[in-house]
Amino acid sequence: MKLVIAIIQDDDAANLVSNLTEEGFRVTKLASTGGFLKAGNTTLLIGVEDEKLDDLIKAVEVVCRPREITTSVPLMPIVEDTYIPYPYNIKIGGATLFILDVDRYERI
Ligand code: 2BA
Repeated sequence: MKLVIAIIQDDDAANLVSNLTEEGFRVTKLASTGGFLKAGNTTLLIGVEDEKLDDLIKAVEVVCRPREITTSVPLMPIVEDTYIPYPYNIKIGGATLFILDVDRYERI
């Protein structure tokens, strides 16, 4: 069994959770915040049997799309009096997945 930790954009969360649930996956949805943008995103915890892992990844690919946004978050540390906000574009990934082996899974 694997535990998939999926960090996705808030805009994709409702669709992905409902698709996964319909497909029989069990999902826990957490509100999270990206360290760089300091903006909300969504983290899903999904316990999945090894043979269903590829189906899960496909389901994420169908819903989660990369998006480009404009931000003024500084790329370098701010030194007092020297920071001038400068808008630039970054591409936020459709999803960031961490896939971990599960030693033991119990539902009580
Ligand atoms: P954030 O940390 O808010 O990052 C949002 C987007 O900002 C990133 O998209 C990336 O395009 C950019 N970015 C992040 N750190 C940067 C840096 N030091 N310099 C320049 N640009 C930077 P993604 O890479 O698709 O990440 C989306 C969200 O996924 C992240 O939100 C974070 O919450 C999570 N994430 C991504 N990689 C992670 C990792 N290795 N560990 C933990 N969380 C991660």
